[in-house]
Amino acid sequence: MDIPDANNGSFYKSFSFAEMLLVYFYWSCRKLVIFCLTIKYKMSKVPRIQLSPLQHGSDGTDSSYSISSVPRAFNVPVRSWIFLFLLFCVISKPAISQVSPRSYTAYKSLSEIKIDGRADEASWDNAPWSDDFIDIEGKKIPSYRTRVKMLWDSNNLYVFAKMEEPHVWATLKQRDTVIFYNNDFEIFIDPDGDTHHYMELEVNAHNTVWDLLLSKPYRNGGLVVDHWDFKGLKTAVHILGSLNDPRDTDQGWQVEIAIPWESMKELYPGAALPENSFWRINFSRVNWDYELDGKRYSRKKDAAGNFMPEYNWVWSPQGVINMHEPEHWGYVYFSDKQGVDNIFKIPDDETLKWSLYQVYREMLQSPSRINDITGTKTIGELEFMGSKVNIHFETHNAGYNLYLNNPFNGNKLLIREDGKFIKYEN
Ligand SMILES: [Ca+2]
Ligand SMILES: [Ca+2]
Ligand SMILES: [Ca+2]
Repeated sequence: MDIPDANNGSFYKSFSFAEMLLVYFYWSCRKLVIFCLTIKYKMSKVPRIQLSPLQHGSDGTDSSYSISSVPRAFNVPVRSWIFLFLLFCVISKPAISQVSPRSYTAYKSLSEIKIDGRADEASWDNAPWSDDFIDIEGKKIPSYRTRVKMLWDSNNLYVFAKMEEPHVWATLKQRDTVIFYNNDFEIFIDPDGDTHHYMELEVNAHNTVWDLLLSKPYRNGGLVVDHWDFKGLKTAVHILGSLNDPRDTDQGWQVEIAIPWESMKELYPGAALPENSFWRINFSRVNWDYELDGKRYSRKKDAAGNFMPEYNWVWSPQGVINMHEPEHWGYVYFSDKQGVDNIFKIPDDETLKWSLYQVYREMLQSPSRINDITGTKTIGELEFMGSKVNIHFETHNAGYNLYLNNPFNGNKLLIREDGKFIKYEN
């Protein structure tokens, strides 16, 4: 097929009136999408990022990237079916903007919590349910409902999870094995929110636990310490139905957990209770399609004998199928009040931090784009609450830093090359 030359005067003659009408319709829709997204940014306070070109390809082409969710302009294609396809893409494309992580206010427990898998205590009655879990990418509603509650006192962080499940089953009984090969409930905790040195807990319906410590996320080459334990941990499971019995249909299962603050103190600078402050926490539930071998449940396999992929249902959506991007985890605020409305508001520093991590993840995916940068360079800017915020990239002997300054409080927010977040208070 001959491709019309856009510089040739016959180019436009190759389109029918209907095709030109489609072009007009496309551009009209595009303007509408851009308008709506702009309004959304202004309303949501989520910064809008524009990055400068970092370098140019050897052929002179611009190899910069953009994180803006506004669809990019493109050259007019040559046939109307392409226009139709692009029109479909523009209309159906979801916004890539950073979604605000979820938050929860945990109140102090009024009474002793007995770890038995049941939320019979009056304190649990007064604790609000979290939002329902959502599929890990934040798009789909899970097949079965999951919710959690949290409480705290001077000794422990308490978590209660309720999971709908028509077939409660579990096989693993050895501590510190890979519990997510069964259906499980998981907790991820990063006390200081630097994305390094965080804890993970998994428990199945046998009440078998895998607790571990990670030095960094896997994307940064983190080490996994399975032999680390939550010292003094208490967990209990209550089955709403029967365990490992395929003859009936179950309602689900519940997990009640007490994690001693003492077991986490080395991971929290100052080692004080997080009273009236927040930690970064997320919850996940791994669920598998099952098959039966006689009476025995197991993960379902496809025709080729491979395990079917699992479902990952989470509290705060990750945006990707990866729990190990701690910057997406939720905010749990530990209030010293009881039974009052949620007064916690996510600080502006955190909002700016999301955008900085968005840029950081892009850099990890395209490392060649920053290879030639030396010294310090301003690589882009944010539009945040009516102010421009420059994003800086600086190199040093041991790698690079990415940083910005909050124009409202002067704090410097920095991500090291290995992903660790550091805040320098003004
Ligand atoms: Ca209980
Ligand atoms: Ca940490
Ligand atoms: Ca362990």
